[in-house]
Amino acid sequence: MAIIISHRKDLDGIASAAILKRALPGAKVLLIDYDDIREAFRSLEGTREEIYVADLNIGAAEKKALGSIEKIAKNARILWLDHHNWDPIVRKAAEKHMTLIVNRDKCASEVVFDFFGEGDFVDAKIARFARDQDFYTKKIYDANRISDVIAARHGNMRFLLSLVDMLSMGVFWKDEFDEIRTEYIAKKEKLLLESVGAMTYYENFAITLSSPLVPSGEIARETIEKKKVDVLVILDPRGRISFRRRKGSSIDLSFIARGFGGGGHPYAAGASYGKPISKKTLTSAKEAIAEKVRKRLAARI
Ligand SMILES: [Mn+2]
Repeated sequence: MAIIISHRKDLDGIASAAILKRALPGAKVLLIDYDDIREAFRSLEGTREEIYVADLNIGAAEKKALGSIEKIAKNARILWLDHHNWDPIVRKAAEKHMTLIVNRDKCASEVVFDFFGEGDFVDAKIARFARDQDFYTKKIYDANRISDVIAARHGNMRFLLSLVDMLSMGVFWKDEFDEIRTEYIAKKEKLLLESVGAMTYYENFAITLSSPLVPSGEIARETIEKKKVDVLVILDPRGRISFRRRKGSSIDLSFIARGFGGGGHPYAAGASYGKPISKKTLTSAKEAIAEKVRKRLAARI
């Protein structure tokens, strides 16, 4: 039984797992976030199953997972398909233990599709949906509404795994999702207003606290273009940091995120603050993060 590991946060991760599941129907699926990478690979030490990883990269904060990966690679093959901006040194170390394919012009689902999906129209549709969301085109209504239910149920692992199964069977919506989505949209609008209200503006960037229920892209749309900031930093209560930038900006957000031990894409990146952020600790967190962002912005080429 193969093991599929993919990113749990958005449609690209879920869709990557679905395409892999179509190719490997008996596989076990693990949906994880960056904070889980070390533990996930530690728990797989000693396995003899083939491991397929998608839509995740090993950043500075996850480097310690390389020790477990080295151990796993003694008994098992690892195929890692991704589209993030890998640090060259980490990448070289990882490549000793796995087959690693990274294509930054595609979403992860498309990279997986290139490997497993040829000639399969369901796989092609899954990959197309993921691209529409991951590159913020958001023109496909059915893809938009799946992203809404992923956000609505982001903490519910059983639900996310059932979405992987659903997509892998070529099903793209269920009637019962309508209610989940309606409820979610109302809640999201309210939370979106709150996070816009919690925004602090600095020279050319802004920082706010938000709920994981609100996609970072939506807060960005409400603030970046309207208030003319170049970079938006979105914190969430668990201590995740998301970076978004103004359209057409050349600032490499993955460079800024690396200053926090994170990584990602030039246009969207993430890192961890290392501890939860509450309304009480928000002011000090904002100050500490602003200082670092300022330095990174000044240091970039
Ligand atoms: Mn992705």
